[in-house]
Amino acid sequence: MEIVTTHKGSDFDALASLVAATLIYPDAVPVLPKSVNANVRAFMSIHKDLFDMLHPREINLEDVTRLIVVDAGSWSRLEGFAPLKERSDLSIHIWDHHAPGDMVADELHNEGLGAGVTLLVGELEKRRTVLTPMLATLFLLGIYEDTGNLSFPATTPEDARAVAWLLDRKADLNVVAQFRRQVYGEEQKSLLFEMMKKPLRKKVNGYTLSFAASEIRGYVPNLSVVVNMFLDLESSDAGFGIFYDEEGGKCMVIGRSKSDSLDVGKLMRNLGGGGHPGAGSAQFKSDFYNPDAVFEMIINLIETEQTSSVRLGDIMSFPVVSVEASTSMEDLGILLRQKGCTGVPVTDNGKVVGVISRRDFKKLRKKAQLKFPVKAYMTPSVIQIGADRSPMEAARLMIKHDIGRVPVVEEEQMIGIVTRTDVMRYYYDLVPD
Ligand SMILES: [Mn+2]
Repeated sequence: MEIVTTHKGSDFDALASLVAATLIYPDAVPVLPKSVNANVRAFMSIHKDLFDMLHPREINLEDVTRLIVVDAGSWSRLEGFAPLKERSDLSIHIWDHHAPGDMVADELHNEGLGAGVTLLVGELEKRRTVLTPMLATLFLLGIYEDTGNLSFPATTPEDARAVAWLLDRKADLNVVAQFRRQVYGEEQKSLLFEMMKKPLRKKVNGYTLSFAASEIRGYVPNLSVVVNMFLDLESSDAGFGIFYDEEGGKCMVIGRSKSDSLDVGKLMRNLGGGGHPGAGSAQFKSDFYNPDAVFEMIINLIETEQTSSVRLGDIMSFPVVSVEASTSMEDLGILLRQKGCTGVPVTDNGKVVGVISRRDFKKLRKKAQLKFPVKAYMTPSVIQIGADRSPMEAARLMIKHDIGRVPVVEEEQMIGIVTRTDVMRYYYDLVPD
């Protein structure tokens, strides 16, 4: 008897991989763990009749000759198959996208793809398997879940290609949207209500912040969704929820930020947690519950600017090649040739007053005009940006004015220049922290 199974706490990628594997191994019996996530449970409650799934307990392990494992590669991730670990005559096939686990396979398909089901979809495409729209939809759900709709950094071109192939096979995006919906149930709703009763609002370093504390009992899923809603309702720059579980002796803070320059991931790392610029969390081990103290810590970190992400001052180029407004066009020509630039900012006592480029030489009619000052031919411009602004703000300015370089100023003096390349390099992480 051939069995195909997947990891406990099955998500859509696991379920999709399991179903896809039954098309590759038509004789295999699909075994779905009892523990599946809430979205998968909702999906299965509607599509149950379409899949003949067994639970691990319904399997007589002695009959198993081949174990096909999808979206997993470790014995500990499986439910109910541990006794098979000792069997030496067992054939094991693995289709996975995680780092290899402790299972030893006689046939291993493992690629670092964004979703596990992408690997199986690729195989189905190779075999020219005919898919029903329903199956295409389930496989698409799997890819979207593991890649955050193709937005997570782990997403590969193969994942995107598989999505295109599935859309061609009439995967239904309305169904996908239904089941990808964040689980927001009664528990989350009453928690949000609780938070909205007494939020604390504060302005710190130009940011508007909202805080709320709430007591929880045991594990509450999707707390980050609650904090997200809280922030939406408060329309502040950042929102923080403090959740205290007295029985569990746990206290957790979850933060969300809408501001480019307020990095909550960095803030939470300062509190011993983690996250990314838009969302982060930290957990306190002690039985200490003093929301005010946690608020104070967060406010203090923001006040002392330990949360600011990279500023233009950190990524700009300097010193800047520039000319004084009184410089002659002749000297400018020599400078441009020497430095190999096409254009430079023009300053008057350190203040940016315009830009001048090679093209402006076309405005000259007579040779004598080479003695004229740059001021007469420059494009007057006051587009500049403060050194304390974020790379995102510089990018917006460049797009708005269709320019590739913006002078960076501090106290009205030009201290550097930020170019499109500087901003791109920052976004693609080529600059160390
Ligand atoms: Mn997966």
